[in-house]
Amino acid sequence: MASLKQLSKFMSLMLRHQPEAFDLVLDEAGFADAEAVWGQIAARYPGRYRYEEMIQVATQGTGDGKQRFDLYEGRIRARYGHNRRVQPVSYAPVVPPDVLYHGTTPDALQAIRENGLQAMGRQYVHLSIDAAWAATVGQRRAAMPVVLTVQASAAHRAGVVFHHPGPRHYLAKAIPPTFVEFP
Ligand code: HQG
Repeated sequence: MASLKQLSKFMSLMLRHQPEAFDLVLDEAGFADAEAVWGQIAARYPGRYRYEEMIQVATQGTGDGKQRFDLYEGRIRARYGHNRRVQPVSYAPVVPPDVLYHGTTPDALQAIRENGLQAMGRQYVHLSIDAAWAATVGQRRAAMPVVLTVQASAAHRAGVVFHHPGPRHYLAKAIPPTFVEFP
């Protein structure tokens, strides 16, 4: 079977980073027409993928536990906007759980103590519902990641807006240092 991971990467390239290079028009919520996305996949990889595989990647991911796309009414979008050139994806505000977790590198701790958690290159700070998943995210950047505890309820009461795009993740624009606990 052709690699769904490669398909997912190509879909991210089109929907997150270079829609105009593939003649895709994203609407204000970041969605592109699924048929147009499929046309680009079929042109780039003739005969390699089936339409159902694109739908599978869009709705279930590639089996690594991450959902990178939304499919709605025949339209597809990349979930987390990584590139500021792409229109921001908007999510409804939600009430977060008491605590959330964020895995980071030891190198970033000093800056986080001073400035809190910042979105850096992304649209949002990514927060996890459990420490184990936060550690997995942190391992992308450090062999020994540090898992920070975020006092999410307290931050929410203080006016920080949270979003909940997927079962394991919450998002916020930034978390001020007073709501971050260091181990
Ligand atoms: C750190 C993947 C200095 C932050 C994963 C992190 C995740 C600061 C890095 C998703 C800071 C940004 C997100 C501050 C935060 N000063 N450094 N004030 N505040 N940082 O990759 O959270 O594969 O942009 O701790 O599964 O690691 O892309 O964010 O180390 O869900 O779909 O700056 O990315 O999903 O790194 O990962 P990232 P992240 P995808």
